Amino acid sequence: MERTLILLKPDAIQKALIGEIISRFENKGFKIIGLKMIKISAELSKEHYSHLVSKPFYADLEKFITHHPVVAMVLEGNECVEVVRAMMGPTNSRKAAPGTIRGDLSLSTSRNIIHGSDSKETAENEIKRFFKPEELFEYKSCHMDYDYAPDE
Ligand code: IDP
Ligand code: MG
Repeated sequence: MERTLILLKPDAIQKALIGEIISRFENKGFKIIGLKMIKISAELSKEHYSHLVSKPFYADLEKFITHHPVVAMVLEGNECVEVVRAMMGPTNSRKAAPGTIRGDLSLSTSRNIIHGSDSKETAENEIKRFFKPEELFEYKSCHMDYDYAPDE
């Protein structure tokens, strides 16, 4: 079953939106198999945002993401990488459609509430970056009967 890494960024926590966002994923039918609050080091930020370290906004991004706690989460579910990205909306929250997490909860590009892995390959690497194997849990969820419906 496909997995993806989610980070609820410091702005989500400061705006008391953790429950709101987790509820969206639970209601959609995703299974939470890992969940913790952490502080990201500068080293981990540079690794996680390696595609952005040369950008002019990187210094601000690193300060923002390392100076405050974030909630890290692994979700499991059918095509969850793509479905979560659709639920998030695009990077610029002002361009994100109403109904998406960024579209409903932010007006910002830099403070855009949430990170979600952008491909299955990225997700595998990001999950290993943030979670030890023993921090991920297998259990039967009440959504499972629907996950494995015959039309899938
Ligand atoms: P994504 O989070 O939608 O996958 P990425 O391009 O991977 O977008 O960028 C990672 C994060 O870096 C964004 O979510 C945002 O917080 C920040 N960021 C990206 N582009 C900009 C920008 O043009 N200005 C300010 N911050 C940006
Ligand atoms: Mg990205």
